[in-house]
Amino acid sequence: MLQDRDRIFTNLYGLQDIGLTGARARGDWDGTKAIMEKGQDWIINEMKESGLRGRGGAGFSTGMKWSFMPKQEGERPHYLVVNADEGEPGTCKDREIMRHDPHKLVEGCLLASFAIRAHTCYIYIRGEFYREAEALQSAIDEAYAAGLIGKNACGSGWDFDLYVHRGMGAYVCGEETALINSLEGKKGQPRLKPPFPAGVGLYGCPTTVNNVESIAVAPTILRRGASWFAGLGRPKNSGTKLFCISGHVNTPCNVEEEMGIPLKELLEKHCGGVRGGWDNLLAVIPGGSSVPMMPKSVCDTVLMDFDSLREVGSGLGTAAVIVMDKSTDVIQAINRLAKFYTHESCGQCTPCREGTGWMARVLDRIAHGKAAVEEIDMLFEVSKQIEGHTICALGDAAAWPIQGLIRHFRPLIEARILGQSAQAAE
Ligand code: L3W
Ligand code: SF4
Repeated sequence: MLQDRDRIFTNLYGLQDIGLTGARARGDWDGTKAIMEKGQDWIINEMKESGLRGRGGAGFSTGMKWSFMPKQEGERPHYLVVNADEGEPGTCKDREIMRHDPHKLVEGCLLASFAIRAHTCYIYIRGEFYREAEALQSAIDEAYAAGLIGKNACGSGWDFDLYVHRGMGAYVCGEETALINSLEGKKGQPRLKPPFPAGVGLYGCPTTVNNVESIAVAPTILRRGASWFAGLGRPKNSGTKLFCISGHVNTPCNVEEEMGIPLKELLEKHCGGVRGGWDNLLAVIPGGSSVPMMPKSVCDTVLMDFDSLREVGSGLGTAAVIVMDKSTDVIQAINRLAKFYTHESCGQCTPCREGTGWMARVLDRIAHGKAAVEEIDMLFEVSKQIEGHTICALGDAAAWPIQGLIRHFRPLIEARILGQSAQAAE
């Protein structure tokens, strides 16, 4: 359980001043120049030692990612791009950082850019986040006016410019290479990897793309030290994490907690528990709509971190916890997600373009009891043909929720097709 003294986001709910004065009172921009004076290698090493894993969904080591950037500034400029295109269903944590604690992100942009030897950073923000873009721009303006960014940022001798770029509402632009294409003014379609952005990124230059939360926690890690962060959570799953909890709990919320907190404790401590009590729980999607759901039997004991959730066949993803009680038509819920992925497919690879629509149509017939029982296996097989056979992770993201549904709720699906009641299926 996270102690107040270890909390990073102390203004998550916007109860205090979000401007520079309030941010400074909370410790932001304290000793930034001194951190930069320790040098790029020290910063990257400290981030590696902290064990911070990317908070956007994939959980890749942040320090490692920064270390992939060339060690010298060559002919090609380096760029930092912050992924603020928060579009994963159920996810609303980066929104709160930008709304209520924007200076944490602005300071993080300076330190991360310095570490990877970038003089320019772009924050690519979801188009619908209008108020958040305003709050961010206002924090950037304050930071420029105070000499914290711009020429000779914080008196460090490093010149640094920061821009906010607003997206236009495509979910797939949250994928890092689609985001880069969109930033370049091209169609927001993912690129094949490799090459990874660290080699060939924005305008063909070395680029690091990080999630908002990953960048916003960096200054606190560098101030308090890698061992402090690594001492929180569990081995290889260190630190604190923002969880976004929605659905059938008594009080849905965003909350910062220690990695590895038991799911049951997370829901009971912060959300007033499951509506109707723990025994009324049906299933939970623990990491945004792209990871498989878990039935109650798994939820009883699972810990909320990357490796624990992977071990039970799901994932931490963005840590958007979607809770479904026994009143949920779980087939319809996944059917709704299948339609979402069909709509958001960019269409450039055949398994995703054709397969997402195909899966959604079959699932829709199943949800309405108009399919054959044999189609359940066929649906599973098709989802396996999509998984791992596409350019970006959207194909996997469309396949996994359906696989989770079939794996855990097959009797319910069969009962729906055969026209039996849900009770008969249990
Ligand atoms: C250099 C190598 N760089 C990996 C970098 C790579 C990327 C990061 C992770 O998908 C997941 C997806 C969604 N040399 C490298 C290397 N990198 N190997 O490390 O890469 P990867 O491919 O594992 O993940 P990804 O393509 O970034 C992200 C899932 O997150 N997701 C999130 C969705 C939505 C949001 C949102 O709304 N905020 O994030 C939820 O589950 O499905 O599986 O930077 O370049 N050898
Ligand atoms: Fe586009 Fe889907 Fe292929 Fe991703 S998997 S590149 S969204 S068609």
